[in-house]
Amino acid sequence: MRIGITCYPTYGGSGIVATELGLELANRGHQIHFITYANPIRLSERPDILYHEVEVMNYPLFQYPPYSLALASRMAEVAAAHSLDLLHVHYAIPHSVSAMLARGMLAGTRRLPFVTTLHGTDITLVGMDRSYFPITKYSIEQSDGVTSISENLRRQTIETFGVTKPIEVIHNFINASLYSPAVERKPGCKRIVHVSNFRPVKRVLDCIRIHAIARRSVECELWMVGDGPDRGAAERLAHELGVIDSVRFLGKRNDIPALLREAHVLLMPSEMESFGLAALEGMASGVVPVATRVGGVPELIAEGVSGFLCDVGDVDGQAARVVELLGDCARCETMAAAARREAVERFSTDLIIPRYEAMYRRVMEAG
Ligand code: GMT
Repeated sequence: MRIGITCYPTYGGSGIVATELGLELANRGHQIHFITYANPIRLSERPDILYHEVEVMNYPLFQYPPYSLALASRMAEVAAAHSLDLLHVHYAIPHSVSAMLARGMLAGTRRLPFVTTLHGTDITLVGMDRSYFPITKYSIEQSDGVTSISENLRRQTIETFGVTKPIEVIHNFINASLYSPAVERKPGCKRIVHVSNFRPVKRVLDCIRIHAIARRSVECELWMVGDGPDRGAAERLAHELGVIDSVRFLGKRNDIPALLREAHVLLMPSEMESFGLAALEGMASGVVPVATRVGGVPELIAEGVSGFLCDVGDVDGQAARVVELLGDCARCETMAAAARREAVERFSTDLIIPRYEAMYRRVMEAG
């Protein structure tokens, strides 16, 4: 199949999922075209994957440059030039609206169905805002196929938008060869890791508080991986709580699989998480997640078996779980093995990618 993929290429989990999906589809022989404003993160140099940049012309009249229109034009152009079979857009706003326009623009000459994948705040936050609600609902209904990354997000979409369009749940996935546990863990310091884009929804300050409490009982260090709006506040808090010497702010990194292999516990204290890709990456790497019981996270983590689930903001509870794991090597190893097993048996690429392929075939045949 010839597939055009659009996502937010440089920021967040939806872009990572879209990029990994493109790579996996290319491995399976499909022709992949990324249509985005920048070359997607994690897209290695692959001559078989084409990247089409969306350029947005600015003009003094435009207080807001109309990116959605430039994207729609580029989608139609690329689809015609490369005979695309379909478009797959990640994160509804504004990508599904642009895809809808591109489909309309080509209607006289060729069929161009599109699939929309809902990822999270496109539904739970941004799409709910009055300014975007009607167009988000409309573009979901107009999509030829709709997928959501968790059952929880599917339910929320139906409840919030009242859409009747069928939504298929296709969970986030993991390349289990890339994300794999350390063959043998180095003895020594116990390590906690957090990976995110440091937005308020991730509650990165909780990570610092949890670490500070845990350190009263067990020797450990915390690696904070990523960057974003709350990094400065997190660094200040680490100073204030007197733990800065045991916290390393590593910034944005491309070697996440290698970093995860060095860790024992992964913190994901998010306010909201429609799935929690970071926790899945940790689990596949044999790192036990201590996370919050929100959104789609319980679809991923089995409480007390492959990780722990706590209430949002309960830093004492999360610190107690961290101490439980770091203070009992055997327990930690047993749960790490269970986490890896769950990740491989339920979320590996071999299981998930064919479900996207089946969805593509369905929307292509529906015409
Ligand atoms: O919804 C968002 O905040 C954006 C999105 C992103 O690009 O970071 O994150 C969501 O998509 C990920 C990949 O599907 C999920 O694993 C995350 O749980 C989800 N984030 C939230 O729901 C906050």
